[in-house]
Amino acid sequence: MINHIRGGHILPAMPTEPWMVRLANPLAGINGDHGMNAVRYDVTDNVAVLTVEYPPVNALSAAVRTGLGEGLAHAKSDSAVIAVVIVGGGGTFIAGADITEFGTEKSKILPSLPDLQHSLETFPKPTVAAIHGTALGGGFELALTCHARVALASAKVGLPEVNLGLLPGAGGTQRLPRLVGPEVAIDLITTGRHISAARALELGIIDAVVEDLVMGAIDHARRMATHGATLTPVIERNEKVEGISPDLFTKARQSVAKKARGKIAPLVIIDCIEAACTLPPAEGLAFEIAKFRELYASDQRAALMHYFFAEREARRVPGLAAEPRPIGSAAVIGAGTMGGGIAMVFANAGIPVHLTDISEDAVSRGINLIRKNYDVSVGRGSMTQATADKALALIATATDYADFADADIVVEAAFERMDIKRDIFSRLDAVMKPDAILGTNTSSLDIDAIAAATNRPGNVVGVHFFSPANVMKLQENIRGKLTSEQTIATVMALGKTLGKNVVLAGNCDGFIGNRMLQYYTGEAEFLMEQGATPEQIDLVAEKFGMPMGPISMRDMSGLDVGVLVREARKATLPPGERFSPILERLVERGRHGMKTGKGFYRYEGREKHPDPETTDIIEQVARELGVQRRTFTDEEIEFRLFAPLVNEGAKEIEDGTAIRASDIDVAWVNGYGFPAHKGGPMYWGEQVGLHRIYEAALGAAQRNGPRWGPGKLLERLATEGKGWKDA
Ligand code: 3H9
Repeated sequence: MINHIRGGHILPAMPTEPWMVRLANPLAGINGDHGMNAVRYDVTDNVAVLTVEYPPVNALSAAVRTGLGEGLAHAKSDSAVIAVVIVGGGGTFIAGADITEFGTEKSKILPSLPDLQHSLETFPKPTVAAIHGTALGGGFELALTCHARVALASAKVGLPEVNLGLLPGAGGTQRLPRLVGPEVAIDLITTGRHISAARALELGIIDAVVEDLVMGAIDHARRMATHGATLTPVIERNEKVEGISPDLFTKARQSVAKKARGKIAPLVIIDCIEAACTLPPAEGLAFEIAKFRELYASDQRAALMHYFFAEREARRVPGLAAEPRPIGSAAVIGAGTMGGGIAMVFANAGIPVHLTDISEDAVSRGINLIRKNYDVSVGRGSMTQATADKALALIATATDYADFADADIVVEAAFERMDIKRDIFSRLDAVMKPDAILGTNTSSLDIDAIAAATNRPGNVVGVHFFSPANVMKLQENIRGKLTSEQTIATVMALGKTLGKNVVLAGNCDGFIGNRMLQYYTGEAEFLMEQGATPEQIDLVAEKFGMPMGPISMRDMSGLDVGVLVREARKATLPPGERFSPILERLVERGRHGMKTGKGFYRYEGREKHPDPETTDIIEQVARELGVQRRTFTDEEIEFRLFAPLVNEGAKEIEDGTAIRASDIDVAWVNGYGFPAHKGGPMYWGEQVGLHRIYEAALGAAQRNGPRWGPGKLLERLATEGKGWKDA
């Protein structure tokens, strides 16, 4: 009798029988941190089944490696055992090396992952990896050293190490190309994307898709044993890596470098895959491990690993005990680009959603735009027609709020004006079921003032998506003064369901992200007054890793919009503060940005060109203000652009707008494209030195006005030589 894993769930636990052995945990008592045994050993039909039981993701910790090592030794010496199956307990196969053990003593405990892989590749009996959930990184690399792989149809495999600034260092760059050829391997390993079992089967990465994971794997293993299958390890299969033209790698490097935006790992991965095609296996493996070590020592790896944990930490709200309410249906008010995108986000997550606007015309324009967006995704191959059709079928239109009165959540994405929002919220309050959550997608307005238009301020919350909402990964939730714990718990959990990275922000002008953004774009304008050109500023930001420089970003979002937002802010500016008037001057000349063919730049289609008229306007402003113009180095511009972000972020921690510095990193990486390989602005600030950020803020306050100055928290950390963890 045995536990069967179907669809990711373990069916009833089995009774203990004499042939079942719980493998000793060698670390229990030594490390004292893992009381349970990490690998279970069962035998069914003469096949040893090694079940990894190391929640949450069965990472290859020292305990798991030791358990697998013992299990393999046991299976090898037991003459009654004819084959071995390795499977993950709980919802998944093995998600990779245990990254919480990286750099610790535990990572040195033997057997190492390569030791285990050597045992598997030289194992005298067939070995089969039985995959459900995800087989990632080192977990997938372990599976690649089994003699065969079977998977449930819902399983996924991938080598996502690149997202941690690493490469698959347990043979992934040497074995995967031997199964799929270098071109596919480059695509999979440099992007780190996961592929479905169906695709993996098509590519020859797995050998069979089964319905009953453990029994299917046992059958497969038994057949291999009884038919005397040849047990050729993947590393010895050379057909797909022979006779490859060097051109393939030259072209791959060019194309990957363009997308990498300064990341080093993707290019090193290509070097390793080329080594798989040019060196004998043992040398290729040695090359890979040497490159893995180099990447491991890099700043980018440290930054990306900080970012990995930051994303997960941001979901946790200290002291929040309430249980989230289930969200089974939704409605979106406003069928423009933003509202339509938000409706797609719900539909893509399988949640039925109503989309509404002020007129039938507006709704039908919205739904047409959504259809077009799905067509583009299908055309690009990022979505199948069936998935797009299924999502579209979940989007219903409405012109009357009563049509969706029983929805669990409404997200308002109407025009950014307080009177409009308050009117919508009071009407929603009148019709929506009592426990419905009323969310607003406002990017800067006061959540409390919106909530005050209802009789249920506890259910009102900011749910801020970034445009295009169906693409950008950030969901910035904003708690008002009266927002209930349960409402917060619900929108935080909703983020995960929607596939977003969430942060929780306090209620203030611009919340976490946009509040900081004004200092980044503001400093770019002051730099232009002082002599830096728009092109130089944009190039520096892009070289830093931003998807677009701050000047081009302004042109894209519309200079007239920037002027409007600024008008509202000017009203609250304390004396001694100013904005650069460059934006207003450009708008006065009809330069509204890309949409009018000219803003800071002149446009031919989407292609931008420097424009002497812009230079004249900037120089004129500088003359009027008596600003001395000079040239700037790229380093100066970089520091001047990004240091004010860190300063404002520190103030957000100080006044409670952000729970922790790393939440700000998550917001900026996902909402504004700050390069994850620099860890986020707060991590970057700590690396360059908080004392330097502090001094830069003092200088900015003198140049630009007091609100650019440092807060008490930054002052304390900088003067005491401390970091964000001491905040
Ligand atoms: C590697 O393998 C190197 C080798 O090539 C070479 C070695 C020589 N280790 O994301 P979730 C934790 S590098 C330790 O919220 P989901 C995570 O921190 C590794 N812990 O769940 C979280 O903890 P907490 C290559 C890990 O269902 C909890 O698990 N592999 C690891 O949304 C749940 O995670 C990867 O890069 C790990 N490897 O997604 C895979 N992974 O609850 C990275 C996760 O305390 N992981 N945790 O916050 C993932 O992509 C997702 O976590 C996964 C689950 C898809 C597995």
